[in-house]
Amino acid sequence: MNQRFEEAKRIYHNLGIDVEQALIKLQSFPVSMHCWQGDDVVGFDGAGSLSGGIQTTGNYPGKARNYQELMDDIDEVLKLVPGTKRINLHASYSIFEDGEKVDRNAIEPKHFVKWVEFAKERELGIDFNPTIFSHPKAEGLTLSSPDKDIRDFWIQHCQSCIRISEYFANELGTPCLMNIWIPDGLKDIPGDRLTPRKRFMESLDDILSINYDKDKVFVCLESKVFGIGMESYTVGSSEFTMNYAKTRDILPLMDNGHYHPTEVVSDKLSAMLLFHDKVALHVTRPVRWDSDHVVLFDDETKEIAKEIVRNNAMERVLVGLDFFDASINRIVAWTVGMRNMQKAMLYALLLPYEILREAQDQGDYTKIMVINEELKTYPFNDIWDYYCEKNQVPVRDEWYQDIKKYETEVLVKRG
Ligand code: RNT
Ligand code: ZN
Repeated sequence: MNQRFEEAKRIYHNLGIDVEQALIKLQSFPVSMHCWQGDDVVGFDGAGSLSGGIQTTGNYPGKARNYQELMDDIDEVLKLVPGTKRINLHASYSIFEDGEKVDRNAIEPKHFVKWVEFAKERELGIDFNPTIFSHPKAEGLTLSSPDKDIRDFWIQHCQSCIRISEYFANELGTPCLMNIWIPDGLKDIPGDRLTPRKRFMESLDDILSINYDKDKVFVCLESKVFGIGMESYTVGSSEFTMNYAKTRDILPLMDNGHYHPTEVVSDKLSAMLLFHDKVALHVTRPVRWDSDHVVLFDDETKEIAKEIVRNNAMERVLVGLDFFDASINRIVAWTVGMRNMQKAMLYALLLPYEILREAQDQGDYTKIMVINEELKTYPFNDIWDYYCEKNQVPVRDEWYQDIKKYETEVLVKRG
């Protein structure tokens, strides 16, 4: 392995790429792992079925049914993925003791103590999300609802979530990214597009009016283009969220499943970085629609990673994953997505940006194409394998055996 690594290093060095430096940079780049891949976005707070225009399909055996199982499953993934990891929780993953049950507007840090213990033991940061779906009060509009009681309920929920996020940050010594996404929208052509957006704006202003430490809680707002049953109108559209985030000094969040099929987040990132100190991402894989397939080592994932690296934005772009596939082994889904995000970052760290930039400025587009194409078959895998080994995680597909074993010993027994 070392010999292959040394040889690969030499080949990259010929292009002026410092491989060791790339590995150091990758090592500390955090990727936030979404807890909701483990149980098909169900959560622990009694939600019946998934609502909000998002959908899991499939019925692969072994989904986590409670927090112990979910934590066990997360552990299984963590030991198979190299690099720095965080976990991303939804408010619906609150843990209640002894039959206690509080509604979402009244959740408190104490309902997340077990998650903090989990994170501390594994030296993970936690990111957080209000859960504004799969709830009786989310059957229609939520933060943009014409019903003040409903709006207030979700405002309180989001404020509770800010407090919980601050608790995470304090306990773990790393800021918590708190992402607000609402499913609000309409199936058919609206009678009024403006008023729900205005109410959403006012609700958000209310949420943000509480006191919290902005250095500890990074509130962000996720846009969307449509959802199932909300095909014609989305309250929190791209323009809404971008303008809101900019004027209120919070972060925008771009989910690469939330744009029209020929739009790409990789192209948007540089524009956003010119105007925002930090930008959050949900990396996913939309297949024909916002289908939330597992992240692959595909062109767009690589292109997103390239934009993060070449714009010197590894500390400004906060990457989280967002997919949920219930048709395959869920732990494999997680592992593949997490490893691929790390892999894409490594790939991006091994490209000769100075040469590409110079070629572009000189109008030498031929050279750009040649470099981009040739780099695709450079001995990247030897560096990736070395990185995995160094991180003491399985090399190549060795990890699949671990999960198959876990499947037989644990998952299939869940019934
Ligand atoms: C939905 C959004 C949102 C959710 C998660 C569960 O389209 O992408 O981020 O997927 O919050
Ligand atoms: Zn998302």
